[in-house]
Amino acid sequence: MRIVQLRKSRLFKLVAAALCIIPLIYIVFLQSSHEDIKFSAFSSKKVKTKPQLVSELGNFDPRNVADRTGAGEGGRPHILRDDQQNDASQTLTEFGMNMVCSDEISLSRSIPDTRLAECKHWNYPEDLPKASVIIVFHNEGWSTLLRTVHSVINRSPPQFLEEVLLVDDYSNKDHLKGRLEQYITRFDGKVRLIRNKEREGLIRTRSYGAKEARGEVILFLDAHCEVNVNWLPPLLAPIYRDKTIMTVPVIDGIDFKTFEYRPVYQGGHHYRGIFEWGMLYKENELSQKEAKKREHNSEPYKSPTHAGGLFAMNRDYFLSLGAYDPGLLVWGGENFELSFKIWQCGGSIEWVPCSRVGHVYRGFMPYNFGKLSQKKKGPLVTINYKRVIETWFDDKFKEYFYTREPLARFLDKGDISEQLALKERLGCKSFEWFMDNVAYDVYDKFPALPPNLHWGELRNVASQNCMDTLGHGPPSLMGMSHCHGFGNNQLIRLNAKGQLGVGERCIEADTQGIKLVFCRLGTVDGPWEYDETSRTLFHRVHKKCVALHPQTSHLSLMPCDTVNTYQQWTFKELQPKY
Ligand code: UD2
Ligand code: MN
Repeated sequence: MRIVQLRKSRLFKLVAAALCIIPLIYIVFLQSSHEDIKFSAFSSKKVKTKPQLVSELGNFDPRNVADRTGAGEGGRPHILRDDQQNDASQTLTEFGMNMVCSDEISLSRSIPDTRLAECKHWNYPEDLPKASVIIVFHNEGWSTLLRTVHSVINRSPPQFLEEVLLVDDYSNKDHLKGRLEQYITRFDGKVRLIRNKEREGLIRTRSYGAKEARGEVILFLDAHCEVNVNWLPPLLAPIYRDKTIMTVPVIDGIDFKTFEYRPVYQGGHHYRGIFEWGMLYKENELSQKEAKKREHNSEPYKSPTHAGGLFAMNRDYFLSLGAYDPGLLVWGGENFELSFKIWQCGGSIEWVPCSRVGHVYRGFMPYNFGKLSQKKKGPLVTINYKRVIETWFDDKFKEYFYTREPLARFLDKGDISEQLALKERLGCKSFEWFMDNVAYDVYDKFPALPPNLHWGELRNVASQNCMDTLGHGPPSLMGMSHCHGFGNNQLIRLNAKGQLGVGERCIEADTQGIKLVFCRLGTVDGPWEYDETSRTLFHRVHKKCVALHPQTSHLSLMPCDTVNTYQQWTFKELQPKY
């Protein structure tokens, strides 16, 4: 009897235990499978402390910062002597920045704390994940690269810095060879250097860096940055809360000639990363609606995209998204690819006002795209954009891109089947969802584009020359030159609402003549009408026609004279020979 009873109660306990465990197993299974697929926010297993605003100095804010004097200290501009100018301009051509100036500034110089005052008073969790700071570089200057490294070492709590991982994208400058290996030994293994065996471009090099990194979080920086006071904990805290958040510091400017460090954004204003329909990166002021979602003005806020260079992510999450599309080459568009992928597939992007990082914006790009560009026919960056939009846009939005960039239709985007399969596998949402819920403010500045009625070169019947921006920026007078197929300076579009565009700019008229101007933000309308019979280009407001002056080649509005061939124009679509 007793044995039976015992057995019964044991059985009961077993059944009861099983009943408890099965749902538990199920929940754990659900969670882990979810984690594998989507890294959903509920993957966190323990309750985690949130950052807290306190009245005293925040827990990771530096207690006493020593005053320093010397060239460029305090982020002040460093002005060279006259006899150094020759060398300086030589380095400007070679590196896109004044290396003579940079070389005279300490690698550990001080810079102004550009954060909002409130940022000094945040306490962050003590058990944040560790980061690998990944710096990819190709033929960068010595002191700018190492100032980036020193600033990271100097201004990061060591317990959160797994390593600084330098990834050399096949540089061929002497100073980046053995001397660099030798130099980093002083960091006792905290700084690691790996090298590509051939030129891969920054996009693939970053994916390689992410694979090689040892930290739980990967954090990318360009090779000419200076991180600011207590920059790291605020970037890690949101990722600690939710592994599917990408965090982005606010970028300050470092002058490429004087190395002056200064904020790009004016006092307390917040911006979000957006884009125009030709896929140029843009920014928009944070709306009240978004700003109010936070309790404090220095807290992170959501952003549709980011400039590309500086950001942090959970490493496994980055890799689970397939890293960057390996079909993207060298430079450009990867910021959109990753942003769209994150948002559409269940993650999010936050800009973090309390994390500031200075970046040297160069005057121009000092390197070429090497052999990689020869593999492709046509402009490489536009091919990248095409890959990205063909993968992530819905048809309606693809049309906006091709309207703004008509030649992109003729480019070979390569094979995107892997990207489409990933999108399918991750169950990603549509671009329409992204536009409605995340990037809705893009329309404020860049409304949906009406189709082009005409596009191509705009040739004058009398002179047989073409209208041309002559490479000038806005505002400037439009000129005329020999028709040369398709340089972008001659590719003119007239849309169904009367706007004449060249690239991201517009063509308008005033008393001085026909001008290249900044398009009025938030509108796609214009005053122009093209009449295919008379071949005149008519201005609806001034009620005049575009005329070419026979002698001076000056362009202006004149009373319409439909038989005058100097007022006759033809649009000619040309198929580029890629
Ligand atoms: C911006 C981004 C940059 C990248 C790029 C678009 C910021 C501040 N910068 O251009 O990070 O997203 O847009 O792709 O947001 N590099 C290589 N291999 C190459 C070319 C460059 O390793 O073939 C390195 C280069 O040394 C630098 C980094 O990649 O460390 C970014 O290049 P950049 O500084 O010329 O790009 P930038 O700032 O004009
Ligand atoms: Mn850069």
